[in-house]
Amino acid sequence: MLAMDEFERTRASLAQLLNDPSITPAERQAVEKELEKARTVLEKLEQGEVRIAVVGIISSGKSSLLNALIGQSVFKVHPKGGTTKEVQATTWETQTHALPGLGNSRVVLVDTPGLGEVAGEERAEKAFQAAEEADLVLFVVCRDMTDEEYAALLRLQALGKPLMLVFNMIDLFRPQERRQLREVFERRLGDFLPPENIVEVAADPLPWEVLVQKPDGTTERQWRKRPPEIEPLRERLLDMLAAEGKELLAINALLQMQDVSETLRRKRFEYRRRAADRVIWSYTVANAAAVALNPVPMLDLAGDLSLTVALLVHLAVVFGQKISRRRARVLRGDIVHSLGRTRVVQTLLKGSGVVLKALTPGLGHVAGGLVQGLATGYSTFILGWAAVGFFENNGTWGEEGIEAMVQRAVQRADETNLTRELRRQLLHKFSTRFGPGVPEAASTGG
Ligand SMILES: Nc1nc2c(ncn2[C@@H]2O[C@H](COP(=O)(O)OP(=O)(O)OP(=O)(O)O)[C@@H](O)[C@H]2O)c(=O)[nH]1
Ligand SMILES: [Mg+2]
Repeated sequence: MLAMDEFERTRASLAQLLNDPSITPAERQAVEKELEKARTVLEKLEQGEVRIAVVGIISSGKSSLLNALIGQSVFKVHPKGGTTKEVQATTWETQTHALPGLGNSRVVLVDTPGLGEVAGEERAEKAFQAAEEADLVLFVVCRDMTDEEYAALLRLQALGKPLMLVFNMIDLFRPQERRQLREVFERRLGDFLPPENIVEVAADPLPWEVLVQKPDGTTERQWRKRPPEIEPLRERLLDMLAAEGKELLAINALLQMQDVSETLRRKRFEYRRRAADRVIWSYTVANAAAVALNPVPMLDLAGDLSLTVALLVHLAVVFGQKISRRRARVLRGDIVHSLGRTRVVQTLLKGSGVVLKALTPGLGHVAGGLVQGLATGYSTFILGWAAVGFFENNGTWGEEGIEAMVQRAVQRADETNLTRELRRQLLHKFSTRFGPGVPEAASTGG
């Protein structure tokens, strides 16, 4: 079981998640839904709202059970199955439910549509959804479980939150049958339900037939309504709330937070990748075009120094990190050096040179610039994506190391057909500059 201060710790992590300064305003918009959910979870935690949901097969007496707990007919009850069609909630009002240390706490009882209705999958999902939001789940059965009920119970158990089995309608069983059934439940569920979490009740027992003596001495048979037998459940619930109320809240908040932060992490990852993609592509084209149009002896494969350093600084911003120009320059050097060792650019230079010269007869000078531009663009692209790996690893090369990151960037270039797209863009820029002299054919071919 969780320590008492788990509640405080959960609250602190939720607050931290919501105020994470590394989430940029633009990212905040992209993950607004997740943040909203985290806010709701935090609010619920701070208000000390405990939600108890009943789930079970249709007509097992879920609505009756809640009415019996409340002592009033709040939820609609009917012998015919499928009575509860929507998730409904009501506050369980009694002083005794206040959680120790949480003055304003309240307990909310949640009724759900029954499982196992013909064509009722959608309603069943609503019930599971309500269980996901609840802090404690009561699974209601009224006889031995069918396979379907057992499967549903396992699914609820997998949620990882406290669970109780409520054996309802015990008035319909003889004492011995009742004992046998209880043994069956304990045997089947013993692995994940402690015996005290299996309770027996009669939420809405059948009336008694009694013999009434009339004033004239004769007797008459009459039906008498019987009060519900709900004490075992009420007691267990109040015990749990008193002893573990705050823990119940913390467990559920933690579970929900896990979901939220996981989605948040994934969405943020995707968002940053998309942003990085745009940034890298624009620098790739700019750098390639500058070199292609003005081929000069270069410092190295990656072309313009200040442009590529700017790319790295720009990428650091995308990943919510800060990097000095000096550091960016070192990083650039490391990546270009590593890329040089792979010799892919040299191969690319050779191959493209031949292809371009063949396709653009008489335009050798242009082709030379193109080839150099192509290689520069290619290197810029690798530089950018290798740096993405670096920033995603919080500014380290991680366990895989720089070579692996560069290799992955090379792979990305191949997979996205980078050289073909780049050549198309460069030829387009050339044709606008030199007129229609460069044949379209040059833009095709690998
Ligand atoms: N004999 C007996 N009947 C009960 C008991 N509890 C509920 N019932 C009856 O079972 C029938 C169904 O009860 P509901 O409370 O509507 O059952 P539910 O699980 O909410 O049903 P759905 O909302 O349709 O899924 C009603 O006729 C109730 O009177 C009980 O403890 N003993
Ligand atoms: Mg109902």
